Amino acid sequence: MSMQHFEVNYDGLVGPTHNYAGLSFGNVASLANAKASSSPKHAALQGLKKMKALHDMGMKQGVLAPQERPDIFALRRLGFSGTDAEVLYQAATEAPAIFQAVCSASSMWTANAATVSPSADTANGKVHFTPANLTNKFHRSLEPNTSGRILQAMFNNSRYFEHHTHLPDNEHFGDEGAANHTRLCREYGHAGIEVFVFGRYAFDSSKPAPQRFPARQTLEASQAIARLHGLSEENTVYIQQNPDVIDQGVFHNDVIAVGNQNVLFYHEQAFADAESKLAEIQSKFGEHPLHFIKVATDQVSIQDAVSTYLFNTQLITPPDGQMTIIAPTECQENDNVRSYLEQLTQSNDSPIKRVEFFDVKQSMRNGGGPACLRLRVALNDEEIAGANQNCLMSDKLFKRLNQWVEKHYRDELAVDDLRDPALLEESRSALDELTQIMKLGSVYPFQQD
Ligand code: SUG
Repeated sequence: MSMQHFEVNYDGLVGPTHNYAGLSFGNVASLANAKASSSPKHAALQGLKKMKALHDMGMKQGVLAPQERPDIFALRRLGFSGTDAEVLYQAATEAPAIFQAVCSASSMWTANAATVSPSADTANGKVHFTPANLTNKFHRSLEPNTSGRILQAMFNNSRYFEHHTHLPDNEHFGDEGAANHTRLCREYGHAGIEVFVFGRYAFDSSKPAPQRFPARQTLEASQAIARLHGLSEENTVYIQQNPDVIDQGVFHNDVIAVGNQNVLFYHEQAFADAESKLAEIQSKFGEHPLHFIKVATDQVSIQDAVSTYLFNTQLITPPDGQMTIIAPTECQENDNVRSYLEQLTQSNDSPIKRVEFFDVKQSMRNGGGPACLRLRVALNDEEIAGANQNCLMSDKLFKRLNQWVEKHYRDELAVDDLRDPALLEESRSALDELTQIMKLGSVYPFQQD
């Protein structure tokens, strides 16, 4: 029997402390919604609904567990001491900004969990994973160790999977994972072109860079990932993100471009040196047709792209082969973007045939759209069989996780509620139960004492 290949989307399950703390300078939505009250329960249910809908469309869908927050271990490392409740109290009182950072549920945006290279692209024929170090934001820099442990528990078979340590924790190697990485291919099982988009050159300050907002990803980080994963020169392309759009709130490439199979959907201002870089992709891709869908500024402005997340959409290929765009409802509510999408999906020569809208507003308010919420892992059927089956969406798992959310999550959470020691206990008992549901073992620091 011939091998089948799939793209599996592993969506982040929103954690019990989901809140709006305004932690991400350069991310317009995060700053605009700072201190608004949130609903962890709705956020988690919205995410589960999207996962279930893709599963029902015939896609392979996975679930990635959230992290333990508040991160008491980070607070202890920073000198707070005593019982867990004392650590919480001291930090919340004496260092509220640090305290809010260690409470963030930001691991929900699993596009930033890691960079993944499928076996068809790598020198040793294994699927490679490198957790992102996320050094640019303190609250996100707390994620890589646990992300690595969770990924190892999900892809726990050295015959198929190879796991690397995250890059050195330093701005020179700032790495934001799959948010700045896309893969173009004929079919998921064919060797593809891995496109790495970076914001700046770490070791050459004479090169262009954004002036106002940070560039979170460096060229040198992207190159290190390609080396670790055993990618070849012929199947790798590095493109600098246009520094001007970073300065307008495009903090990751996945806010301005998305690829799937032989389609790259992007805004004309997305890349520096776009023409020669797209030509390089084309020549490395070979003879097979490749669609570059360029959206012009007079069709959709950068501001509309940032506020609607038109490019933070998922481009997926369901089993009927009709490429579909999974968009946030913000795209439907903006007249201009909605009509652009209608025109795109109705045009005869567009490879994108359908659009489906999803309400992920709880996540959008922190600058996380449908594409931020998922980590793509292209796998063949043997690799799927070798992965943890309890992390794959099914009717049963959907029901179980909905019950789990209903049981453990709060309806509403204000920033001041984060210091409640009961929230720490609720969060830990929720995660303890989750590791049993998803058979992850003891991946959390509180389980290792
Ligand atoms: O890293 N927001 C996340 C959003 C990540 C979106 N991911 C991708 N584009 N792939 C970030 O900026 C905000 C948290 C707060 O403000 O409370 C935050 O971390």
